Amino acid sequence: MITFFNDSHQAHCPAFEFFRGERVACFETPARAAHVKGRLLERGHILRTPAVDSSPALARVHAAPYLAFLQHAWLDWLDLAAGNDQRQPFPSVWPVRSLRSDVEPVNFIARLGLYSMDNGSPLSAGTWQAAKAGADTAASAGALVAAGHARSAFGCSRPPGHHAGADFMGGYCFLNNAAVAAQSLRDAGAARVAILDVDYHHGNGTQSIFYRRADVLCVSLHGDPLTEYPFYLGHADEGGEGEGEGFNLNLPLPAGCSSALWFEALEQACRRISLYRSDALVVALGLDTFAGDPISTFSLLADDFSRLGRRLGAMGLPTVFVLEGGYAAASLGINAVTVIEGFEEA
Ligand code: SP5
Ligand code: ZN
Repeated sequence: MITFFNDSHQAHCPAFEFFRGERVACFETPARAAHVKGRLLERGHILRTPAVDSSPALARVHAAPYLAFLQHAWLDWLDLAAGNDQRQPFPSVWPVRSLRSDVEPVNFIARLGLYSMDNGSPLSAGTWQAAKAGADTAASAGALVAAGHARSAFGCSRPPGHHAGADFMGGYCFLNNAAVAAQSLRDAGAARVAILDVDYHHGNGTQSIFYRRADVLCVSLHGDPLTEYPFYLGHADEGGEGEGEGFNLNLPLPAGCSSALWFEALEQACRRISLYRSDALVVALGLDTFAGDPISTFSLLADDFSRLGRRLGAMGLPTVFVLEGGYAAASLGINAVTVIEGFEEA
């Protein structure tokens, strides 16, 4: 499968994140994408440098003030205090219920809180450059498939994107790559696009971006938010609003659930997508459903990833894959490429 890959993903390389109040090594690392690249090359897939600028799609799925904040965040952080180039910014205050989020403060940490859903998405010097390059891989894959030059393409995006909403970052995500791919397909003429999110975590950002739209169907299977991140969205009763009513489907699954149950939910997801008669499919390909994932509790194995790929291939739709989570870095390349090759086999 033609894959869009940009080595500048490496520019996003924070030194640590927090877990239970302690600094721990980041789960979301440059090594993840390096393993995917290595496996793709090993298996003879074609890697291309993205040549499509995601800016038009980004402007449609993200709010302009958020994009401006993210683009300048590192320099603003450096301006705040001498020595900040050796420190990482984290939000410490958020505009929760009863506080105002319609006035952007001047204070940098206050702005960071306004534009963040958690303190789990550390910024580093090259975060904007990497996230933008990642969005370009999604836009390039979308453009290739939209033009009919290939039935499928893979945007090997890093950092991931599905927790990022129109105006906030979160869950290691800054720019919503799946939304960029879907919007690119729409802008190139696809009337209806379905997004299937198979990451372990609910794609809250993607859902919220398209929640009031009928032209992009969002379907997600994920760990039940009652116990799993992102906790505050992803329940089964979230069906869309206004024109988007009926165009969002969440299939939460109990933590620790079997692969058999996961594939039953996948069948439901595929049935909904078939009914929608979309012109194209975007797969938010998180691989943290893997049995060996260090932060998740599902138990998919290599054969399951092959079966997933074959089931997606059997949908018969023009398809864009974008990479989301998956933190067993050494297995990530094998697992991602297993899905891709299952798809091609079908
Ligand atoms: C894109 C994506 O998969 N983002 C996931 C964000 C998860 N953020 C919360 C991480 C909490 C880590 N908890 C470790 C539990 C170890 N038992
Ligand atoms: Zn995830």
